[in-house]
Amino acid sequence: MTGLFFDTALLPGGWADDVRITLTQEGIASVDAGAARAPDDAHHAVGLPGLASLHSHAFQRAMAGLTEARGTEADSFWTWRELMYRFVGRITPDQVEAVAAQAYAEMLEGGFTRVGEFHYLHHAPDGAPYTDIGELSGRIVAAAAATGIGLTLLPVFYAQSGFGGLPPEPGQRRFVTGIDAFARLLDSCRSHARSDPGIVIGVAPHSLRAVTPSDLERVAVLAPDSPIHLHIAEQEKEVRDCLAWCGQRPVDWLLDRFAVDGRWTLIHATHLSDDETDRLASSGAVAGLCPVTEANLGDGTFPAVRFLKAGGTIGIGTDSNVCIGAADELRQLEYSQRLALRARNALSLGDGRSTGRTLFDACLAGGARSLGTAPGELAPGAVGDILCLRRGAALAGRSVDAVLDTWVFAARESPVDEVWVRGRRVVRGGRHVRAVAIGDRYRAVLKELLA
Ligand code: NGQ
Ligand code: ZN
Repeated sequence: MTGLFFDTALLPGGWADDVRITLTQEGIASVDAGAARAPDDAHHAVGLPGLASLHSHAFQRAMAGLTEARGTEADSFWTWRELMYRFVGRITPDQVEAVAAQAYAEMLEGGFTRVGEFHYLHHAPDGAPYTDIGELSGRIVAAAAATGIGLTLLPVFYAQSGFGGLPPEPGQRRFVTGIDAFARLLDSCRSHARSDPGIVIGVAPHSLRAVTPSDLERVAVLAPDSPIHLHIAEQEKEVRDCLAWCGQRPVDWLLDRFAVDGRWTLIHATHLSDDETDRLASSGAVAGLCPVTEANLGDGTFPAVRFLKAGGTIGIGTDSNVCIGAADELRQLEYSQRLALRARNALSLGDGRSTGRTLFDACLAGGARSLGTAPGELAPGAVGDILCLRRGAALAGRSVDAVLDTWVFAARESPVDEVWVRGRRVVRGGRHVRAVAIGDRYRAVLKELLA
């Protein structure tokens, strides 16, 4: 039994002072506010529940910062994707595992305690399946285990290079499976996941661009009670291509044909008509926003104010992992709205609540729903995903919601001191407990990859 004592902590009912939490391997055993500190308790300034990064392509961490020079006059998402595919063309299973471990260690340091890995690298570089079709999925499971991060594994179904059955491009051959092979892949993921009962397996039809309507139906029924994630409307060209293909915008098309509900997460629902925004909000699906990546790739601005006012559910993801941190995602989300609307505190919705708190609460609940887990609360019976913040200079004099606002908007140095996942300490003094070994392996792999 571990005892953690917080000067202040965010509980399901709000902030409380002098909070004592006891933890076992099973999760949180007790939470008492106004408690006395026991002699063996570790003492922390602030306790928060951990957030989910609901969308990650872990391997892309290795190319972060290497695509920031303009290669052509019209540098874009699509030219970035060409560079990304070149990376995809040569990464080996060992390298995938090492890069994923580094990305997950950084996620934990950045305040994320679970990741939704939208995993589409399945085959060898020449497109041939590995003996175990889930070889690379197994590497993701291993990387998550090595870091202790909670994992929702979303194996991706990928079939075509564009709407209307365009054949896959050579750069996509590591992704493509038929439905039968995908069912085998799903089985393999389930058997890799047997090592850890905390792993959730979902499915991810990559996008309407990459999947035919009939395959989308088949994928949805292969795992009827599991999270289902897809990229939906990230780029304007994607919306134009969808309109040219079927006369409808992507979100309208999907909502008209599928029983989209809280089981669904729509990644990068960036380009929405007002009507799509309202329809998506009332569907109960999670809008999976990746604000840092969406800014980096020049995607556009999600209509977050309208979506939240319409009762929509949001969560955040680190997607390309170009710069990993929960506060960074929340800040970028709010700033995208401020810049677009020329207003301040766009997402606090005028109810007097702080922006940081509003976003934190929304993404805590939305992330859990998206990744198929119980809400990550500091409450007895919860799994025990806990962030311990140090006060330091950044949080000096801050209490209640101002703690969150300051972390999100004003802390150059991360105040995340310790992170506990399912009752285990995985970050200490701001660093992952295995940061040195994971970082050494990552550096060696980068040498190979960039040779
Ligand atoms: C991905 N990333 O699957 O990694 C995609 C690029 C695509 C983003 N969409 C490939 N941000 O969408 O076709
Ligand atoms: Zn993605």
